[in-house]
Amino acid sequence: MTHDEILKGLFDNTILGKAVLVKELTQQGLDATLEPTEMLYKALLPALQEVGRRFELGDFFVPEMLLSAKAMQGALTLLRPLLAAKGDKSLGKYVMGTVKGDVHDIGKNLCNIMLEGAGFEVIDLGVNTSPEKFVDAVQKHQPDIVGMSAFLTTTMPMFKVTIEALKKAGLRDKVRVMVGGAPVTAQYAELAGADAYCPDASSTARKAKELIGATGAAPVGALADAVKAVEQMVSVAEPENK
Ligand code: B12
Repeated sequence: MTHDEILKGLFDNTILGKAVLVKELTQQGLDATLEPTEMLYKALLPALQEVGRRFELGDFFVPEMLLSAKAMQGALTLLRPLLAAKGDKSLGKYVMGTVKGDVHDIGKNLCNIMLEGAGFEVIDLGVNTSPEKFVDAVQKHQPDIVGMSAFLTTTMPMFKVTIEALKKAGLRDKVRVMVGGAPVTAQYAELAGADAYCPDASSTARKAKELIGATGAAPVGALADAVKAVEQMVSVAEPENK
């Protein structure tokens, strides 16, 4: 199989939610020395965008979205170790979670991979994370940054609610707050009281370093490739039909 055939197979079969095939193709891609970032940004993410488009048109329903997400997650289990350089996680602590009422976690997980690759220790609170759980985690782990992910217009208000809970607990001044997710904008982030918004995983890692004053070191290895790939693929990874 050529690289293009593998990428096309990954795209088509992620849309169809064929998890076993997608994992096999991902392994074939790796065996054929396809870059993990190429598989991610040229096939897997565009496939999810297409699934979202079909859902919006009424051609796909929740079960189809779920199958595609599962297929993508299977591929990510193979790609993750290659995307996140396993090094010293000493740059700072990052508590990350998807907000209450929201179960979308692929975007959050990609951010986690990039943050780990950039040198952060990531404490992942998972999905459907209540403000109380964020507050407890900040108290317990004393992170430098808290990240909140939301993929629904109906759950985005949880940013503000969670930030208010941090204020009430006297913790807001002790952490930087970053927010993101498909429907989120920089303007919305500001209104919610966050310190920063990022549209994708590579800029999240860059911004996180900036927020803690660690702007000097450039990403290396797989992470640098990932950053480059994201920049090249912006037009594919972010179509208007989110
Ligand atoms: C897969 C999927 C699902 C899966 C999620 C599985 C999973 N484990 O995540 C399932 C099937 C469960 C699902 C359910 C629903 N979904 Co859905 N889903 C999607 C889909 C197709 C892909 C989402 C995704 O993972 N994208 C890939 C990632 C990588 O996206 P990304 O935005 O590029 O991510 C980057 C940034 O957002 C940023 N980022 C993300 N998090 C963070 C956090 C921080 C701190 C920072 C700085 C940055 C950051 O970095 C990421 C990486 O580069 C989208 C369509 C779309 N176009 O997004 C719909 C979509 C998000 N879903 C939608 C809807 C409506 C639903 C349901 C309400 C459907 C229903 N009727 O039940 C439910 C809600 C369930 C719930 N309570 O959460 C709508 C949301 C509309 C809206 N604006 O509110 C969308 C947009 C589909 C559509 N076009 O209508 N969904």
